Amino acid sequence: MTASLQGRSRQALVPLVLQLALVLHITQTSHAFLSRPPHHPNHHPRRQQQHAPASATTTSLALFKGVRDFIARRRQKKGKSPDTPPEEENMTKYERFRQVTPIPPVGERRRYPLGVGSSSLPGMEDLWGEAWPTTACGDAMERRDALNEGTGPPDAEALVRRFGQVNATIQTVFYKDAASWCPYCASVWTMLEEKQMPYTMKRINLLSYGEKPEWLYDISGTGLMPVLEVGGRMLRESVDICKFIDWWRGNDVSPAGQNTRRLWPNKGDDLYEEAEALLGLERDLFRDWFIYLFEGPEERGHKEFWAVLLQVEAALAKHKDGPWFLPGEEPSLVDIVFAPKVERMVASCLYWKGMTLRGHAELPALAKWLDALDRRPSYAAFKADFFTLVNSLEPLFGRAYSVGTPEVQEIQRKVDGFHYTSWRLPVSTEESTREYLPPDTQPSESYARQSAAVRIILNNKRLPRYMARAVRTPGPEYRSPLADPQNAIDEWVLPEVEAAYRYLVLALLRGKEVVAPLVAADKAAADRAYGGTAEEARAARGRMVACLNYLKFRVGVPRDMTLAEARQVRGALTWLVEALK
Ligand SMILES: N[C@@H](CCC(=O)N[C@@H](CS)C(=O)NCC(=O)O)C(=O)O
Repeated sequence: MTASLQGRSRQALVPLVLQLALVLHITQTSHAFLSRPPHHPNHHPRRQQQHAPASATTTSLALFKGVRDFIARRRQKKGKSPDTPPEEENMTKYERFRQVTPIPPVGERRRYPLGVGSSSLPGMEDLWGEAWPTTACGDAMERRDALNEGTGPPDAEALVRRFGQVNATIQTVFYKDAASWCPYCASVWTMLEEKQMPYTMKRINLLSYGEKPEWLYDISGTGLMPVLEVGGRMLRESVDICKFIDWWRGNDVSPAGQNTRRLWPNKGDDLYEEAEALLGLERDLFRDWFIYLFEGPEERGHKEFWAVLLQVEAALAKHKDGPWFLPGEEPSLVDIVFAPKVERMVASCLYWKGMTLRGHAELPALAKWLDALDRRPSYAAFKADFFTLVNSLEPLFGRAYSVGTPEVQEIQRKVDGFHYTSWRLPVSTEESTREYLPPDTQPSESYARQSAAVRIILNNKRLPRYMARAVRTPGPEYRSPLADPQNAIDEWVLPEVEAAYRYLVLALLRGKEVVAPLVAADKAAADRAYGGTAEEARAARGRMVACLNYLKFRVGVPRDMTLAEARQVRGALTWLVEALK
């Protein structure tokens, strides 16, 4: 009796607490909103002070979190997953990624007016005007110039890299996978950057992600990537390509051939045998990881994988003068070949086996090596995040075996953004430390949010159409559950998607705390003006939500943006989805 009374009074408390939190938000944020400086679309001071992000009070944030945790605990008590919506409870994660929401037949369509005539939802031009004076936008413009010129630091979006050869014809073409999933391509990429070998890049789908052009089979023989074309000659096999790049650039006597540091010893050199043995160790490690992850249930292969890991640890600890596999202050070809494989091991062992490799007490040299890599721009710029990595591995290598414990299932929901605490703003300490990046190499949250906004604005011609794939006829399925390039879209849905897209940009530019009351007011106004039933209005918002979720699960790092930016976009999308539901 007492328990049920307590339950009831707690239930009554929930709306009260929510209202209180909302009032606190509004008083806080309306002040911040009104005090924003006016923007000057025609004026672009490159290094102007960023707008101070309007932050919610700690109190209201804590209240929201308290309510969220309370609801989650209640669901858990009832034997339900605390973070899976009831309609998705029986779905696999891949089915959840692949959901396609239908739209009404032509005769029964009624336009839902969210954002239409709203003074709070700026048009694209105004959003651009608002982004323009920010430091992040100034930097993005400089970056865009550098991308066009083939200059600047390593950048995952660069299609041409000149390294000082300004007017020369570039002889080298790097054919790599478009989604930046392939670890072999990643090694070649880093090698080209380390050796500053000018190149142009052609990005091609992996079979798991879409169709591949026939000509790729002509140049690669097997259809595998990477392929490097140098002066018309095709080179295959990542390690051979890396060795070639090192040799080619090492012997470059042209004025632009400044980078002659050798990353691979010559045959007969002191370190040659050791370097060759280390490449053998990399193959052993990869094989045993593969068996552990993809060939046997649960613990099969664990012992063997762990034994090779300890050999890797010993190899790294051997040369005391630096963190690398070979002596010296800079990485060698060995590090470059190991790095993307170990990156995938760190993510996948945590995700499927609950095993922490980075930071493990018995693997200190490995941790030091990973820290050193994270500070190397030729690696850091192409590094992926856990979500991208784990969701690219199964399409490439087949089904992975999970130990399946509740703890591991929880980690999986967290990495995939399904957990009720994941992909929220501000980024939680758990999230920012799970995927560790040296804090001094990372931008502030508000900067990352604004630079993400700029990326999304610059992509405004394509992105709404891309998001609209979530609400129409599904096309053929590829092995990657995230790939459906041939979903047919229906133009009718575009105004709804564009409105959702603009709310996202707004939330990134101003912060969700500022935008929350605007969205709530617009939503209420749209419901009043709609004219259809409440059920139809919900369905219409459901279409917007589907398109936002579609985007949320398809932000790839480094293909689309940096991890710092992706965290902001995913967090803003989680919030917006909840606000629109
Ligand atoms: N041994 C090759 C392996 C290359 C490889 O397996 N590449 C895979 C991607 S990780 C590929 O191109 N697969 C073709 C496809 O999936 O379409 C190398 O080192 O370059």
